[in-house]
Amino acid sequence: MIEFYFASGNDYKIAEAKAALAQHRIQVKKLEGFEKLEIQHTNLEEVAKAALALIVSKTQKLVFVEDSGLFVHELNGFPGPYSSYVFETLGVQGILRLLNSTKNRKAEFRSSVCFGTQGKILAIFSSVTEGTITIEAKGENGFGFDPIFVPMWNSKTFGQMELKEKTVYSHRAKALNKLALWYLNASKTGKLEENAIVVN
Ligand code: ITT
Repeated sequence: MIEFYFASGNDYKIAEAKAALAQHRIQVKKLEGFEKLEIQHTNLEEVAKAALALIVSKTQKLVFVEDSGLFVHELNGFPGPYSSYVFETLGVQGILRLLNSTKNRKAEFRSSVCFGTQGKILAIFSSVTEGTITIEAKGENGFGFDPIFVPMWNSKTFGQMELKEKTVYSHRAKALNKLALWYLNASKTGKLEENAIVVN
């Protein structure tokens, strides 16, 4: 069985990654004992790359990081790359308050996954899930902004979905599916290092 190590301190993200990659017969384990660097940048791919660069230089394992955020259209993409901080400070109620008097409730979750091993970044994939922000928080499942985000063509928030159902729609699962398909193909055809970036 192929094993990928996920460098994340967020157990919900790890559970989602396990569910998404299990479909490709890839097992996900939490990478222990690392310090995740979070640079400030408006582009999630750059944030993920910088974080992985520090980690791949210290491991022989197949490892990835994932950076994500909620981009609210009416707020010009806020909180975007600052989602984690804004969740801790303003919370879901803060976002609802900011949208109090607006009709445009469109938003999207974005995810960037950066993958590598042994001092090399091998690949990076990004995905988006579009949706809307609810008027009030609904559902107890998931984490972060899940209770206020309804993915397009749905009536339930992520917070009202079981993990398996969220995995069908989630930005993270989509980016990880791309990673799995690339990895399975590239390892078969000997092209894993085709676009490698050496970081040490
Ligand atoms: P690691 O960096 O340790 O992996 P983190 O939670 O800090 O964990 P991010 O830096 O990528 O991860 O922060 C993304 C934030 O965006 C996260 O804390 C949530 O507030 C929000 N977010 C991202 N994906 C989400 C999702 O699927 N559901 C709800 N909120 C999400």
